[in-house]
Amino acid sequence: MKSTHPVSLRAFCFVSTLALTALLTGCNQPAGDAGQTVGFAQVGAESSWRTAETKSIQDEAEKRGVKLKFSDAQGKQENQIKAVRGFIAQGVGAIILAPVVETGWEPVLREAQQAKIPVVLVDRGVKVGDDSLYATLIASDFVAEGRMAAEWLTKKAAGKAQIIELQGTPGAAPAIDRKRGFEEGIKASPEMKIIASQSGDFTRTGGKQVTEALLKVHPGVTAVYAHNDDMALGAIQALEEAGKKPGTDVLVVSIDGVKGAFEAMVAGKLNCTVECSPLLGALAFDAVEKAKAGAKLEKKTVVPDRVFDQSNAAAELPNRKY
Ligand code: GYE
Repeated sequence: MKSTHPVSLRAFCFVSTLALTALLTGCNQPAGDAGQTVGFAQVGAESSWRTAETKSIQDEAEKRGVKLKFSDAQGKQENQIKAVRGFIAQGVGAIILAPVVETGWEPVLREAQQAKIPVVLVDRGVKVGDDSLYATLIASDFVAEGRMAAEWLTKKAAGKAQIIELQGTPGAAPAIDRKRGFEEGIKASPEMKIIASQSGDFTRTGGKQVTEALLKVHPGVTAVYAHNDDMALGAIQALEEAGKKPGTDVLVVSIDGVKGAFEAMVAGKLNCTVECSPLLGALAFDAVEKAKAGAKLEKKTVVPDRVFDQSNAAAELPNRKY
């Protein structure tokens, strides 16, 4: 059939039909939509720190208009590996991974690399032979945190303490490094002694149960060092139930700087917390954008931490964001 429209009008119709189709199909690029998506493979929700980190990443995705696929691995590496494989299969544009433990990541990271999907590590590091397997790591210096906790405690205890150590999840970077840093920090003081050290899995219940059990064997404890605030809060409960006064009879120090820790310091039950910021959303998405644009990133961005104790907790409490 012969068109009655003049050429310019026909061209206009053609172009606007194209534009409309593109609009309706999301630009009509097969991988386009998924490519704009970011997959976030999270450890779980074991601590208040962790839920604050999840929120920071989700809020930042929303702020930037990025579609986020979220996976909670419930503390299991195999679930995280499955989630990462799922993201690769869906053709996401990038993956943010908070690896539960340090080892065992090479195969799946290689699969992501082969699919040309950059992986940004947040908060915990991995041990891999080839560091081109991830774009960058954004995290605190956990060894330094452990050392700061040790230095604070050594000073407060005048170089003499019988310490119970509550470790984080076995094999997790912050558990390994916070232990090492603390041991380094007390090394020069022969009377600072770790009399027992066990994992409470970074949870409040874990911290409470382990402290309860250890108190029976070591009633002479004078200090508790917990790898995170949640375990310290659990230990405080256990100490109180055993008739001890946490914060006075038994000094309690931990790491993270969550609101609950500040409240416990104000109440005189926790002595010190070393901050470890979970507010990594903005840094993570900056890294995602750069990696997707093919820019070369620093292998590690260290997030700075501060030490808080009962002398400055009350003044700081209203400023806490997590
Ligand atoms: O300290 C702890 C959490 O990986 C730094 O994990 C993080 C740690 C944090 O469960 O509370």
